[in-house]
Amino acid sequence: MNENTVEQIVVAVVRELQRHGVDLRAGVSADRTRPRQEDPAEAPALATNGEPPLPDLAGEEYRLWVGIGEPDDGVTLRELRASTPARVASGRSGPRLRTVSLLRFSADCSRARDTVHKEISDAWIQERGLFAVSTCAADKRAHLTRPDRGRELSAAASQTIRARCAPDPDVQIVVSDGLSSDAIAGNYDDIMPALTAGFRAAGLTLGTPFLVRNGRVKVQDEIAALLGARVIVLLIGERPGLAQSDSLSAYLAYRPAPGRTVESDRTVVSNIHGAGTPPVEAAAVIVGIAQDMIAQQAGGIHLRQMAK
Ligand code: B12
Repeated sequence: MNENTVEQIVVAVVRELQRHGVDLRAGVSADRTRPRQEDPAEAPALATNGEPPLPDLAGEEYRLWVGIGEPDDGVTLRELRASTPARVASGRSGPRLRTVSLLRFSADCSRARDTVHKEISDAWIQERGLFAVSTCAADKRAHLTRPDRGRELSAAASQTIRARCAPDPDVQIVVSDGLSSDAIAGNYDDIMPALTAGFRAAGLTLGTPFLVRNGRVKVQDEIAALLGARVIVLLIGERPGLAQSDSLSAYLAYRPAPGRTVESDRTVVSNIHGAGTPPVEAAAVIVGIAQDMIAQQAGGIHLRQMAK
């Protein structure tokens, strides 16, 4: 389901509810009101082509929405609600979900699915001075059904990388949509400058960064071997969930090579996003790990064992 379809469904459902006198902004029907302070105040509006504006069900206000009409302890309930992305304190309507809960669930589900299928635009790539290559998974369908293809560079990609990238860097940074293009679009601008500055301050040479479409983690082995990089940092979109669909991971490996490197040779810094590990903080951790990898000439579990 794409964003337009979701929006159309939301518009239709909200209109129907309003026709029946349901106050959706308050999250309850008009004859079963609850305290105003629990309402999602100032909910942001969606563009609706001249129609009355609708609240954004995926927004912060609805994330913090408390759907229990008359709680004994509203303060504690709101604190609980704000402390977790889990769907707690959403109340019920008889044995059923509240309408807001159901619509929010659909919106989150759609966002998670969309980010897997969405392409990072050429304009976005050019604006950041990157270039794009593809794995042997030529499209999103192949990427999802044939993970093995997402682990191999296409012949054209190998040629382009060889032609356009500086060889033998200390650190090669590569970006890939993986399973979430929003993870890249949402975090790149924060993490990349911090990474670049961190590696430069550490006195390490940086390769030419680029983007791999339809990538899987293991594609980093072929790229590092192709360029003779000592450490490779792959920034890749994580599998999305209902609570988070723009979470980024950095997978690092020391001189990896296809067929030789196994998962335990890699180190991962995961859950990089505004509400998780902040990108700038993650960048500092990544630079530290890369320095350790170069000093110890090892990665993954071997690096951890050396640190003990
Ligand atoms: C899917 C997943 C798995 C799947 C991977 C199967 C597959 N082929 O996709 C399975 C169930 C096998 C798995 C196992 C493990 N996982 Co896992 N996994 C995830 C998850 C939910 C999504 C990863 C993702 O989207 N990757 C991006 C896509 C594009 O990558 P991919 O190429 O399709 O798949 C590769 C990666 O997923 C990678 N991978 C998956 N988990 C791990 C863990 C480590 C330490 C490493 C180096 C690589 C790795 O292996 C896949 C094959 O190359 C993340 C959660 C998250 N927030 O990222 C946890 C996560 C990455 N896993 C984690 C852990 C701890 C593990 C295990 C060590 C658990 C265990 N004790 O056995 C094992 C190690 C597996 C390994 N490859 O060595 C932790 C890592 C924590 C950390 N910072 O070190 C995470 C962050 C979950 C968590 N919050 O605790 N995992």
